[in-house]
Amino acid sequence: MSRGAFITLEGIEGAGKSTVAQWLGEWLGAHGLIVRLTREPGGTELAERVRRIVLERGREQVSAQAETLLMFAARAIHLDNLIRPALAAGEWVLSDRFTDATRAYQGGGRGVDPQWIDTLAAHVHADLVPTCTLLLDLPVALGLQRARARRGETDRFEAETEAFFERIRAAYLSLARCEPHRFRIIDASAPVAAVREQVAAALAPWLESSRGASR
Ligand code: Z5A
Repeated sequence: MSRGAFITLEGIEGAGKSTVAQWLGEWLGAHGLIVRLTREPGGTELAERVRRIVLERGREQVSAQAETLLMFAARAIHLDNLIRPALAAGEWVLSDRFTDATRAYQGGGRGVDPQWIDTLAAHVHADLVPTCTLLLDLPVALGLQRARARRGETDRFEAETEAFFERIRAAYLSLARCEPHRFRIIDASAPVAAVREQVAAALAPWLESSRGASR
């Protein structure tokens, strides 16, 4: 059985994560890997229901603390029902966002205590850290321009200010600096083909070791 890997995609809104995830799933599949494409918040039926609750612009106030707990509630469901079983079966799990999004959005963006986020992460998935995190980095103005060109109704995050997304970008870059062995920073302002090349190069070592394990 080939060894699975847990790849996460991160970045601000409009960075191109969904675009990369779609292509990457096919590219890894063409290399003979079984790939599970998923996202956060969400990924399973129940976690997708939590996603709707956390993204909708309802009348009640949702504090940054409540938002953080909802993210981890969805994550715990996602881990139990999809991520851990898929990894145990030797699959590659490709997740559009994971705990670094909580660190960047709720921590960096909303000012939630980073130690509290780390404590929650330790309780929910002390056993599991992504194999590799691809941080799609680009200027906030470009990300928002791309997202707005495509947008329908705005959710609670999309309605935020440019300053909010600047804090998130800075938080992501700081996380990447703290864990350079796990993060790969991708220049997401480049054209799609160039982004794909960077992603393929970043994942080449893990692809090779997964192949080695199945030989
Ligand atoms: N959130 C949180 O706060 N805390 C958490 O712990 C988690 C999440 C897990 C989820 O919404 C929200 O939840 C998210 C953070 C928060 N909110 N925000 N902002 P989501 O998953 O629906 O939103 P998103 O992650 O920001 O997705 P997005 O806006 O769809 O961005 P994307 O997936 O990175 O981009 P895309 O859809 O691939 O591309 C956007 C457009 O740009 C599209 O028209 C593409 O065709 C185009 N594109 C993509 N790449 C390129 C290149 N290279 N060149 C030119 N054009 C491109």
